Amino acid sequence: MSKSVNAVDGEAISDLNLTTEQLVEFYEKMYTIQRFDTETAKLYQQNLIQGAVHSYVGQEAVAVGACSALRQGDYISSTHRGHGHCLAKGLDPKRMLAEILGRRTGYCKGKGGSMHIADLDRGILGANGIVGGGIGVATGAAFTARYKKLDFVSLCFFGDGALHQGIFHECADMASLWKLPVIYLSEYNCFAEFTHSVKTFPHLNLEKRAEPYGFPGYRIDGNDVLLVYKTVKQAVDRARRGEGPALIVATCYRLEGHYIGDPLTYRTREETEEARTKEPVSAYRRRLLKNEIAGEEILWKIEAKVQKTIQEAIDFALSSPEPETDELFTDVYATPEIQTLLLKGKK
Ligand SMILES: Cc1ncc(C[n+]2csc(CCOP(=O)(O)OP(=O)(O)O)c2C)c(N)n1
Repeated sequence: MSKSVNAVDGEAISDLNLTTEQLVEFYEKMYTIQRFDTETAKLYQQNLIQGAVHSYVGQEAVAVGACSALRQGDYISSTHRGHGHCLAKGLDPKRMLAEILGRRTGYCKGKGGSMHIADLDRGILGANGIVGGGIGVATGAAFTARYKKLDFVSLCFFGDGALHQGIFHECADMASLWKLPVIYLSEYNCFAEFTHSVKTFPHLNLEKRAEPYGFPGYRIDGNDVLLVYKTVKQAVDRARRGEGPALIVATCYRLEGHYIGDPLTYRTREETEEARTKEPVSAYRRRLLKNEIAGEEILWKIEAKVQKTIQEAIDFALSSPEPETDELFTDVYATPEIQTLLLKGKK
């Protein structure tokens, strides 16, 4: 039942039933994610961001291909490396960056930060600092859809490291049994923290992990936004028909460190430079030009527009206020006992 799917070639683009506008919009979204995380890294290096930040640069095709195959009312759950997922699902870069900078205008009023951005109105059930945590959240949402007979699917992004977590197997078992409308999308970005993923799996046919649970598994080139779109769309359509879950393993390469500031002592410059030649944003740009879907002028205009959007987001976030101290305990789950302890510490 599991298989590896080949890249969509130039000719097959027409089979995808996407308009020129949609194809160009994929580029705009991928470029936005790349610029957003590149600028976020600079803000982090200026000590303007608390906590860790994990760059999504190199994985843009996965988020954009996958979220483009969803409807607005569908749900996603995300990871510690979640900026790209949230932007691809339609979040506003201004409020995203405000959240990352801990400002009151952010999606969680500045209390979630980079790893906990959520917006239920946009179907974002939350980024998640717990590796594999989103797998349970998305499976639970899919259970709601089935139980309440609601017409949405949920898609769960997670890393290849999270495939080692027991929660994947527990949820896969349950999702298959109840034919839940959930898509498990694992981003094989070649690393889990500071370890090459190849060193952690007994074999790399990871799509076969779907087999014992009796649902389809696919391994695809995650640098190819159209292939991601096509594969996720098939899985989503199937899930919406009530035929249950699917596992998709999208291979890509994490071009930046595990976190911003990672000294990268565990990989060679040559390896990264080799991966950079397959970098998905410029690869898709070349493909749009080659297939005459967009010309240079259109792409330059898009790039200028995106750069303006990101600069506006930076200005908005930097000029936004931090939360007031009397908001410390609103919208959080701390018990009264913990609140009292924290208040004592404050004095
Ligand atoms: C349950 C749990 N265990 C360990 C960690 C520490 N940790 C943070 S990121 C990470 C690696 C995750 O690798 P992967 O799932 O491949 O995601 P990637 O960072 O490559 O996107 C680990 C082990 C954690 N946050 N949560």
